[in-house]
Amino acid sequence: MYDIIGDIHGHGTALAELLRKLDYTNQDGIFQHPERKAIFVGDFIDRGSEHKKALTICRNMMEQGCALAVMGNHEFNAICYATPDPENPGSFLREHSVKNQQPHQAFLDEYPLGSVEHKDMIDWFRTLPLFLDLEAIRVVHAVWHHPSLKIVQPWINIDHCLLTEAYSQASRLGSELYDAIENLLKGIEYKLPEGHEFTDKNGQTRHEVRLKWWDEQAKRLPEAATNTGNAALPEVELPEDIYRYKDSVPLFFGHYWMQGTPGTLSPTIACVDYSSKSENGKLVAYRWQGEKALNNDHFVWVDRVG
Ligand SMILES: [Mn+2]
Repeated sequence: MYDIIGDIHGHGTALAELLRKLDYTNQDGIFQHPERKAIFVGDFIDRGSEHKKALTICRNMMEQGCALAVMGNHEFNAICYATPDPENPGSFLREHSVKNQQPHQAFLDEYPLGSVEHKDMIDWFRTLPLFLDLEAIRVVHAVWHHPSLKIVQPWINIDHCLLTEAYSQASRLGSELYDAIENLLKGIEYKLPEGHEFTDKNGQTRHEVRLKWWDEQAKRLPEAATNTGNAALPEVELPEDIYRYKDSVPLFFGHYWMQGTPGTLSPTIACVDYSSKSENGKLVAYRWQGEKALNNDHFVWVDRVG
């Protein structure tokens, strides 16, 4: 059985606290449980100040078979930030601009760019699968998007890890692979009508909004958009063919900064990311016990401080 754990973002103390709350014990530096395994939904890094603590816990657990994980957009970005662009000598797959460097700085403070520890961690990020299909449950960082899963097939290995040679293609705006990785790791977005924009949590102007692909009732833009703060969005009807997850296999994901008391989104869909800064954030787990219909009582969490 599995405990699916949300976006950690460099908060090592909260992670240790949550694992203890889930009855894992720390034996010789490895958190373990006699009957259960943890699954991390990605976004291990950026924002917090305890990356070493968090990453050491996760890696040790995974190396000892006590945990599984998928890649988050922050790990994907970190790999691209560290990878020279073969087509543009002197540049990187993710540009070293202020906009890209700032949200990544907390990680770089603990793992300085170019250091042995940094290289080692980036190499480890490359071993994280894009998704986990465990038959009874599925796990992905943002969206279990069937068309994108098909597109990434030729670019992943048997463990569902993106091939080293795929990163260049995956970083090219406009490529099919780029869009597929965006969908799986960053979510499905909807382009706002001409003349509309909003300012996101990082102060950046956005022309696209993230969609609540799990909410079948949300048919108009203001109710179907998420993570837009208080932005006023135009009252437009969404196209009928917006992607929805309709499979009966329970799906777990992170990424979306849910707020309030943790709960399911549908009987088969649960988000475990409640790491929003605005209300200080929670580190959340879903304690799966084999059920096909997910249960609000199976959420466990700790309040994250700082
Ligand atoms: Mn994310």
